[in-house]
Amino acid sequence: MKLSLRLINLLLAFTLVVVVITAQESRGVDMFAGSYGRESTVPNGDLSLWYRRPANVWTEALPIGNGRLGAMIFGGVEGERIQLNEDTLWGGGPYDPINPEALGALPEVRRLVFEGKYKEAENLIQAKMMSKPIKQMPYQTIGDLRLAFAKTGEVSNYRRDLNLDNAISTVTYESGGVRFTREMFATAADNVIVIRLTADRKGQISFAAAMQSPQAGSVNVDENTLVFDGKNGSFMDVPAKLRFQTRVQIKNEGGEINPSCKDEKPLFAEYTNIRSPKPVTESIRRTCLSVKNADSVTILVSAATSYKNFADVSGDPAAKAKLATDAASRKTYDRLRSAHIGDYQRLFRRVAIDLGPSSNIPTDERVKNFATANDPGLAALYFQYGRYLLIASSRPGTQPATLQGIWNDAMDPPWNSKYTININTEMNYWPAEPTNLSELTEPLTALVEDISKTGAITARKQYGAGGWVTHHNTDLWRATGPIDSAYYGTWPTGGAWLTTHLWEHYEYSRDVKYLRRIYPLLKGASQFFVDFLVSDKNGYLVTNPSMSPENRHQFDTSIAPGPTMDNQIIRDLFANTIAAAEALKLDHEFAATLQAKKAKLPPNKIGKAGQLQEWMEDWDLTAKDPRHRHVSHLYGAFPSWQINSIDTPELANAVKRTLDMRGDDSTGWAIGWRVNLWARLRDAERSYKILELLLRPERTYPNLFDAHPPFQIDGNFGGTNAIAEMLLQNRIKDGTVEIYLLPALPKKFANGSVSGLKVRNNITVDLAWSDGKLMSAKFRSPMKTKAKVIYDDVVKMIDLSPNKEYTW
Ligand code: FUC
Repeated sequence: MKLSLRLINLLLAFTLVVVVITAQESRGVDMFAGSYGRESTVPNGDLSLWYRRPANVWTEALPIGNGRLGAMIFGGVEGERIQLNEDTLWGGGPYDPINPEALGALPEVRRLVFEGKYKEAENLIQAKMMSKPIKQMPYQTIGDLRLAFAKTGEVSNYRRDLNLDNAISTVTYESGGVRFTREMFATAADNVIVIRLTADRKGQISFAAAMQSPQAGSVNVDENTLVFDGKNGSFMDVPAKLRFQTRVQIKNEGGEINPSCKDEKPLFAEYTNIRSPKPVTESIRRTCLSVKNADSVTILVSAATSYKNFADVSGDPAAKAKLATDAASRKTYDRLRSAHIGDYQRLFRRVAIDLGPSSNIPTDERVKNFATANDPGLAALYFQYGRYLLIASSRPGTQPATLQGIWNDAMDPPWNSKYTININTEMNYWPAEPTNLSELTEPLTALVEDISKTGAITARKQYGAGGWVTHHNTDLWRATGPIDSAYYGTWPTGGAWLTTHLWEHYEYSRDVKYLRRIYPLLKGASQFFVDFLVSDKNGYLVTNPSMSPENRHQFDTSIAPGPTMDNQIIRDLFANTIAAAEALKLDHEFAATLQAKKAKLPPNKIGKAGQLQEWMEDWDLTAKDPRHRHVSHLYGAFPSWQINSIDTPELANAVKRTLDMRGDDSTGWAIGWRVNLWARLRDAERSYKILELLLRPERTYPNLFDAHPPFQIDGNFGGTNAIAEMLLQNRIKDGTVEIYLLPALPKKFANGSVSGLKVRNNITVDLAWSDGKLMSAKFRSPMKTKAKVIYDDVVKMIDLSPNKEYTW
């Protein structure tokens, strides 16, 4: 019923758009800028990002992706730029970053740390313990597809949009009395990017297509296909070992296609990204396909690299890329389109959300107005955009979402667009379970499987320890050593944090087969700390060397023993491993060891300002940057439940004090973390106020990408999860799932509903509220389970059995 109403609405909206467009008057136009037409209308209610002019810069372009292939669409009228990514095209090749001097330096480093000579310890780590090379490999672009359209006169009624409900981006405009439409999507069903060019009169489509890339390579024409054969870039002296192929197959209906074209400017526009300004080579410049007077055209784009896994680059990119376009080209456009929509909506439509009214203006203007307008619909759009971005950048069998998801136009992007695991990669996956996209965590599990292998070598060679370890970053090649500098990289707890996501996936799914798969990973991560933890002078078991990411304490370094965050993460890791061993009836002795060690971890402490101490010593007031963006030690309050207002109210107050001291405003992901923390601490209005800081132009680009700045996607995912966290929270307490309804509902979201959110034990929850009060709550689970449901001061135990819905 809901679905068909939505369809009718869509049809009505579409008819309205056509009518309004026909009634518009024409206007003049620049090539890449300007506003085309006075009144573009909302294309699809609350679920579209839309604009009245093409993108000038990358952070205005619209992202599409199928988990493996990504594209940024600029939507130019005379020149279309489609910037492409394939998720295994990174710099370098398999490499071994272990520093053979590290293990020898460890005892001295530990001695210096325990003697309080932290700066000396940092210097020694820098000299002897850092990875070689000292940086990891970057994620890289495969280049652009460029289209140059024939000039047709003045342009009017221009609109471009990204419809989150079907994951299709559309560009449409009128010129010379003809309405042109471009539909573009990246389909996981057929493993290609599809571009469909149509016009409302026959014989109107004429354009030239070419490829350009900052990567080394050459383009050839194979009948109606442009074929780019390339090689990735080397980085930090790690030789480039990947080959790749990108194919652009052009199928015209009517008209003709020729393997030549003039040197048209829009085909070879300069790279806007100055970090990778390689000139277009002449051979590329001369290789084009041009289409004249077609009725419609379908363009299929595929790409593949020779990457098989982190140690094997012997794949055949040409065969893989050709397989995809060959198979897709045997299908009609309509079939590709409906398969794409079916595949995408299976994931996306699990959750519907309504937070109140939506403003009817272009998306970038909504961001500018958010703090002053009554537009809670923008928060709902931002929430669904985060789900869209995860579906587009992380599918089973693909690489996990990087610092930029899968969208990157550079050879050496900010922070190499890799996996920073001292907050960023974790934040990417915060919304996966609660917003009902559980299977999209599969790439993260696969990555942890990989780093448990490379990290076992690092554990042994770097620290003489068993199990496995990863520091604050990893990359396509699964490097696990300390990088960047001793100040940033001396943090052995990154892999442990990632394992909490695996455990959480088990708690949400209760999939015992999955638990068997991940148990060795949890055990290995725990084993490392069993071997690595050392006793300090007070008898606590602490990490040494380590640091509280990336904060400088009074001794002018980050290096410290047993920082609070480490203790919290290791406490969770040990608890999860013990619970997993119990569930699988395995390893009693090992579990007992972990239990004993866990009891000796330093406790959370409250310092003299009433704050939660970031370090074992009360250094918070003398730290060099009192408003530092990282709030590492608040891990205990979010995402972990170790500190919360119900069981540990004093510590929860200390967390609040710390948050006050740090301040609400920061960079993208750091704001995202603060919104989640205040929601978990049940301060709805504070949480909302910080959400407003995220949803402003300084922190949200016109295409709704999060600004770190520059673009970093973690803030999008953090923001998405924060909105879920305002509406619903859950944890396992004493073996039972506790579900908190509307725990931090801000006044601005006073009327609304959400359906399809998930809590642990595979329970799906629908909520509706009005005037800030819960109206109804529905629960269902495919398994037999109990739950404790809490709304304000009402507590109910409910019994769920398969396929029966419980209504509050
Ligand atoms: C962490 C942060 C930086 C940035 C980088 C990718 O190191 O401190 O701000 O987000 O990750």
